[in-house]
Amino acid sequence: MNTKNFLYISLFTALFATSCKKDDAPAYDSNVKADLSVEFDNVVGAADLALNTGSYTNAAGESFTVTKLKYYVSNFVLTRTDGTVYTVPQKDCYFLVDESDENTHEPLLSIPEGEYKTISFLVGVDSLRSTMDLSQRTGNLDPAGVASDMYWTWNSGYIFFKMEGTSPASTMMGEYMYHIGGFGGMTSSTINNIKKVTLDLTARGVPQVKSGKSTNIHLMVDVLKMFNGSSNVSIAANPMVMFDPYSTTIANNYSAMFRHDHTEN
Ligand SMILES: [Cu+2]
Repeated sequence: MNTKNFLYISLFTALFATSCKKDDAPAYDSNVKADLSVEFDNVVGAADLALNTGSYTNAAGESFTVTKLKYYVSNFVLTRTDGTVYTVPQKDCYFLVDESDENTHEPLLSIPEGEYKTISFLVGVDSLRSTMDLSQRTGNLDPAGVASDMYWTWNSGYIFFKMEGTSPASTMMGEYMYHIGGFGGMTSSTINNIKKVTLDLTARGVPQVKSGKSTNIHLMVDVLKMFNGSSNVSIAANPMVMFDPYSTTIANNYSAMFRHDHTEN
């Protein structure tokens, strides 16, 4: 077709698309709260994560399995497409994603109706909450309950990220374990592994949060990035990392494991 016709058609299509969009956009009431779930879909590279049975290979060429994967996500903040920010009330905002328990994979937030362009959260537990009285650390943060496996009593600190498995490369009876924490508040150490993750939602589907419907932000969490990052982690060199300066390398790597895949509106 000639250029003129092409321009007309393009213009028409653009107008049609715009008007369609306007018609479809629901009216939002920012005084009304609605559900938004955030799905943490754990994968290893291109493969789904299969606990115990899946075998994977890291950038150091070491094969490994994953027998345990747990991490805290907390302090969710969402930015609307108009730039205004909503901070989810902190006390409702601590979640422990446990690969072995499907009920933990989709934390549910209650946020004002609207469209949101970014989501951010901490991987871990903020220092303020970590040092609060036990009465303020219930539910997912209860060291005698859900958090019993994610807590160091000797420094009143949470383990933010825990990954364990087997690998022939390990010199530690064929096993590896990474227990990463550190909120920067200990007197004997200033290790701070609290990581803030911010994800753009515009490229893969802006969530349209509206009461009466459920909206889901589907994130892919690639645990292979824990090994393969700005500094590659070798199981042979570091089969066990806990409260140790090297933990910062692992935390830096895993802070890059989250990406927005799609949104179910
Ligand atoms: Cu999905």
